[in-house]
Amino acid sequence: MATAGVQEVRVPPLTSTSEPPSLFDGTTRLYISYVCPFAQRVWITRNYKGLQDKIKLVPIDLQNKPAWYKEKVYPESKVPALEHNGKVVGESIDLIKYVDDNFDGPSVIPSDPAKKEFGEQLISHVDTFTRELYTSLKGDPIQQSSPAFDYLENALGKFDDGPFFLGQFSWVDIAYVPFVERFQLVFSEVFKHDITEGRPKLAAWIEEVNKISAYTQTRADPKELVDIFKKRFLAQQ
Ligand SMILES: N[C@@H](CCC(=O)N[C@@H](CS)C(=O)NCC(=O)O)C(=O)O
Repeated sequence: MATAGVQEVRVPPLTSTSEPPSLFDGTTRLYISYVCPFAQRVWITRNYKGLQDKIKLVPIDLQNKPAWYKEKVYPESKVPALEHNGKVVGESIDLIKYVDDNFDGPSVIPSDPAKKEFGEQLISHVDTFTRELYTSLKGDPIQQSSPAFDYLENALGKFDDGPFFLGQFSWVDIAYVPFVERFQLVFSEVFKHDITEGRPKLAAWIEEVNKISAYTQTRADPKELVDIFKKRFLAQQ
């Protein structure tokens, strides 16, 4: 069995000229893009549960997508999508749960009622969090993003039995980390601002999450991420 510590070789993404895999042949496939934060959530979940041999990664080139992806795999034509048991399931947060419920490995959703409830609260906030950050890029980024990062700092104070949002590593960390990865980088590189300044819990969380190889294996090339942000969200920089 593959373990979380083994570095997986990244195969090249499939493009418009690539043949489809032999779909619905019983293989479980996770369709991702190496730079998509939503897909990254499910990729981390798969790694954390040690499912590298059970769920095959299929990277797609979103800039040059194969037509068969929309036609035969996922009509929404987005990543992530999971091909499993003759059907295709999408939506990253639903997929974290789906993979947790339907596969072996350590659970990413704690059963303790207080942690379960707080976890659901944080998960229901994640789209607001990301919207606030992307919106901040159009104004005064440092000032306008501050409440979003303060929310994390505050939330990290709730449980003291570990450095993660619910104490132990969970789906909450998985849902937030791809976006913190991107915004920490962009704020540092583009705006010369450290998002952990005055936020010691966030600093400790970032340090700890970077010790989890299920996550570090999914990190995108920083230069590629900054380029994507410059092109798509920071046209004026
Ligand atoms: N709400 C979806 C969002 C997924 C999403 O927007 N994925 C983007 C890439 S990051 C995508 O596939 N976009 C279609 C495209 O680029 O063609 C989720 O959480 O899974």
